[in-house]
Amino acid sequence: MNRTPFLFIVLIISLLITGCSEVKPPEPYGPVPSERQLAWHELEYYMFVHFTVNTFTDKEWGYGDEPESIFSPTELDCRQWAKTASDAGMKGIIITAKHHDGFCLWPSAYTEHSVRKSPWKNGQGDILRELRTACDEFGLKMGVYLSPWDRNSAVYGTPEYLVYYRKQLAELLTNYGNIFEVWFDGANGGDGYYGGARETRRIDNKTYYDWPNTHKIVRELQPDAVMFSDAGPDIRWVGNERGMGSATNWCLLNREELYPGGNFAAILGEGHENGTHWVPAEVDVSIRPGWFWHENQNMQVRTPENLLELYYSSVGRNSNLLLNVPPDRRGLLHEKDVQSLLAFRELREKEFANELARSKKTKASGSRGNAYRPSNVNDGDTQTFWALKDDETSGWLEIDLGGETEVNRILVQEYIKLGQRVQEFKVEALTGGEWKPLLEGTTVGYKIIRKFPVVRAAAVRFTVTKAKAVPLISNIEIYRAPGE
Ligand code: FUL
Repeated sequence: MNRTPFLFIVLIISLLITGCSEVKPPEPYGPVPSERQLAWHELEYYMFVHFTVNTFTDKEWGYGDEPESIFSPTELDCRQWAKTASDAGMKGIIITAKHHDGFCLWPSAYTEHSVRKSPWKNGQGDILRELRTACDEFGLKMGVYLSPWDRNSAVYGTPEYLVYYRKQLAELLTNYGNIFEVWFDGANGGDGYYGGARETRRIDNKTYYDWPNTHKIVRELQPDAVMFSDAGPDIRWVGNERGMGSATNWCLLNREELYPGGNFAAILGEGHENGTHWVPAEVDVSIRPGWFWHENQNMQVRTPENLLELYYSSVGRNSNLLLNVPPDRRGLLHEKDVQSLLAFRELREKEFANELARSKKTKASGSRGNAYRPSNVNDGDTQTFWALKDDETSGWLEIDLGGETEVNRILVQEYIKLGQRVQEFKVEALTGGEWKPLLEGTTVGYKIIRKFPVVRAAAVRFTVTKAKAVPLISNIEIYRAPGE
């Protein structure tokens, strides 16, 4: 028997079926993150290390006239820093290679004002090199802070300084392996030593540094690195040093309207809802009152409980947490700080030990089709997501907890690869057969984590009430954290 016509019909039918069920993926909406920004979002929590002559002079801002001889850590051990960061659950370390005082923690070829002239290791040492080795050992990323303001340099304020600054930047980006983040501080200009002039030098923040050409150096030498400043280009300051991310937090910014060192703190928390570029917020905050170590602050180290609150107000608000832990005069992270960091890790793990949504039954107000089904939000894979049809910008999704269960935390993530969309949402619990409101919110973005008082819920409903375009939800987790 000739089976060809039969096989042909089967082929046509299957082509028709797959053709019909093939749903178009949603189009990107607005600015989207670059690969380097996506990688940055996933780091979430990493360490800032402030260390320089200030550690030895008990200051926060060195004037620039500090003799190199005072930089004399007795037991400097980058391995201890990296081990602590890793034990604390952090993903990297950003170090002040040069703070405003101009002293370099690496033996720069372009200045005498560095570790090379210090007694530490008889001038043979290189903290950046040691940190690189330590970060590699513990699988941590490494980043650099290179202060644009330099109170030591005789040429600060002239075009010649820019040449110097860029050469130093190139040294850092060439000699120390992969750098994940370059931190450009916004504090700029004022009084200083300036090679002995001891005067006040003001610069025009908008024009002096010619940032676009400095940025090119970073892109060329470290294409995977993100650049931070008050105004991006890749990552923005959150606008305060108290550890507070904004509850409404757009990863978007009208970047071209801003410049580093400008007076933009008030808008940096929220970003711009319809911003032109993807520039997410980073929360930088210190574990102590100061950025540098001061003996008289040893009793003011943040408690593990306070660090957990910071975690909620940063990572829990669509921001990354850059937590400063300054080494002491020995060149070690102080015992108090280490203790607090490790206890914070334990506390955090207990807080999120009891997840109740994974693989539970889901249903939703609608879906774009099988590839975008509701169960994508609790399948443990953040690369799959629940999506509605293109014209639907609101809708709900329920997770059936399989019997009344105590819950008090919710974590939600958008599939940000295609843009940030959610403008307003609410969460409800099905308790005693009735839907009870738990909380409302505005933006989601990469991640939010919200608390609510313990409730016995048979199901939890997450509703997007308003979105800029069809919402794409990649992950929902529901917890019963200890306590109320
Ligand atoms: C500020 C600096 O002036 C502080 O000293 C510190 O480095 C902080 C992270 O940024 O602008």
